[in-house]
Parts: sequence; structure tokens; C-alpha cells
Amino acid sequence: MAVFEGSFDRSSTSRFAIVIGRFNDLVTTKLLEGCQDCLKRHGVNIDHNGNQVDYAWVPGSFEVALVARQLALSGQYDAIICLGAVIRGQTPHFDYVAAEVSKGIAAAGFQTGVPVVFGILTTDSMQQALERAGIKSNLGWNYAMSALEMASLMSQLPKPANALEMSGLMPQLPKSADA
Ligand code: INI
Repeated sequence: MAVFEGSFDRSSTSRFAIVIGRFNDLVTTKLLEGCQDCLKRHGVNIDHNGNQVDYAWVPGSFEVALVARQLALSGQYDAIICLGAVIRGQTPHFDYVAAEVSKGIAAAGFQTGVPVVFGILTTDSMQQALERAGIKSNLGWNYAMSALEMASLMSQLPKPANALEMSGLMPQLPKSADA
């Protein structure tokens, strides 16, 4: 039998997409910097014009999953990293955005079979967000590590016997009563 485990030594051949929410960009640009620093130090060419990382900017976290899913469906990436910052305000808006982005990102990975990293900060204040985006630590780094590890791990796993079925993309036909 086998033990499957991601490694960090095939980074120079993997391809990544990073989806970044502009909302709270004081935070998300810092997350992106942390993410890029990690990828670069693991041998990934992070250049916009290079062949390893593509970048997609979206208005806010709510839009992140849709774009991540489309990028994943292209088949061009080994992992997608989603970056955003949802910060609690005076209204229930936070709950709606946070709930949808987390469900959407999980669905994007599950439906496509491509690892989609949940790099969305959900905090009670801007202070808490900034602390996690560079003041104390930068979780952007951790999100990049997850992408590197998952890209490597997924490449080692046995391929689904029926790729379409396993991706959840095949339309489910109603079963006839006597089937
Ligand atoms: N988007 C965020 O990324 N973070 C937030 O904190 C946020 N709040 O609180 O409103 C937010 N809203 C915008 C949302 O993501 C969409 O871009 C917008 O609703 C348009 O669909």
C-alpha cells in the first residue's frame, strides 16, 4: 500500500492562479505579497509575464469562487489560491459574504478536482486582519504553502476511474423507477 504526501520540490514545474479580491485591498495586497514571497522562495517564477503564475483581480470576496472555478476548469493550473478579506461591520453583510465565499471555494475545488486554497481572512476588525497580513505574521505565506503541498499531493494520487463523474460535473440523469 502507499502513503501519499505532498512535497515542495517540484515547484518549478507547477502552474498556479491567484484570485485576489480588491475589497479591503490594504489587506489583500499584503496577503498577495506574502503568497508571492513563499512561491518565489520555493522556486516558482511569480512574474506576471512568466509561465507559472497567473493573477485574476475581482471586486470582492463574493466573486472569488466563480473566477477560481472557471480558472480551475481550464485545466491549466495545478492549484488555485484565493485571497480576500471579509471584515465584520455593523450589519449582517459579513455573514452573507463569508458564508458564500467559503461554500463557493469548497465547491470549486470539489467540482473540478483542482485544489482551491481558502485564503480568505474572516475577522472582526481591520486590526485583526492586518495582524494576519503582515503585522504579526502573513497568512499569505501559509496559503501558498498549502497550494504547493496540494499541487504535489494531487499529482501523486491515483486518477479517478471516470474523471467526469468524479468531478461532479456530469449531469445526473433521473433514474427510472425500474432501473
Ligand atoms: N467583500 C470583501 O471581500 N470583504 C468584505 O468585508 C466585504 N463587505 O464587508 O462588504 C465585501 N463586500 C463586497 C462583496 O464581496 C462583493 O464584491 C459585492 O457585494 C458585489 O458582488
